[in-house]
Amino acid sequence: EDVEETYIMVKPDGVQRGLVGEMISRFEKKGFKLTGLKLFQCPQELAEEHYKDLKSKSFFPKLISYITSGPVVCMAWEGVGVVASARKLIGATNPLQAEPGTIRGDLAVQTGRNVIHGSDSPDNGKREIVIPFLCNKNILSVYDYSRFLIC
Ligand code: DAT
Ligand code: MG
Repeated sequence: EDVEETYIMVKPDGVQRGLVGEMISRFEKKGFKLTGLKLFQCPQELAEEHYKDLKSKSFFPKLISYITSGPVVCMAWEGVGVVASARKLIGATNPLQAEPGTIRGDLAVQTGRNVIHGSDSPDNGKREIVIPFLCNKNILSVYDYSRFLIC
């Protein structure tokens, strides 16, 4: 298998609930390499770009307002087969269907609050990683998250 890179994002509920370390720890223990990390308040237009494949879905507006509701932790993880392996560590989209032992299976209940994102293909990994890491927009003036270091 190839060395790949995937985009992992701890969603706002995961950050607010203090689960960032727990989630990072699972990827570290598995043996993957952290190659990028950023606390980020995602602007609406970048959230829409990230989830552009879901634009036609009825839940799209709720999804965008959720993902922009607070800081997210954006990460790039590298390793052999990391894209599919990270999806296994994360578990099913609906946390009630996610197996115990997976991140969503252990830490979440609702699909709309499923604490973490992981790319579904190497191409989407490449596409998604650049969204937060190339953004230089200073949003501190828009959101009062001054205790966080953003952008
Ligand atoms: P995943 O995050 O497992 O890759 P996805 O790409 O199909 O799942 O959808 C992206 C996110 O959108 C998902 O994490 C939660 C939300 N979502 C998906 N299906 C949903 C639904 N039926 N109702 C509400 N939110 C949904
Ligand atoms: Mg997806």
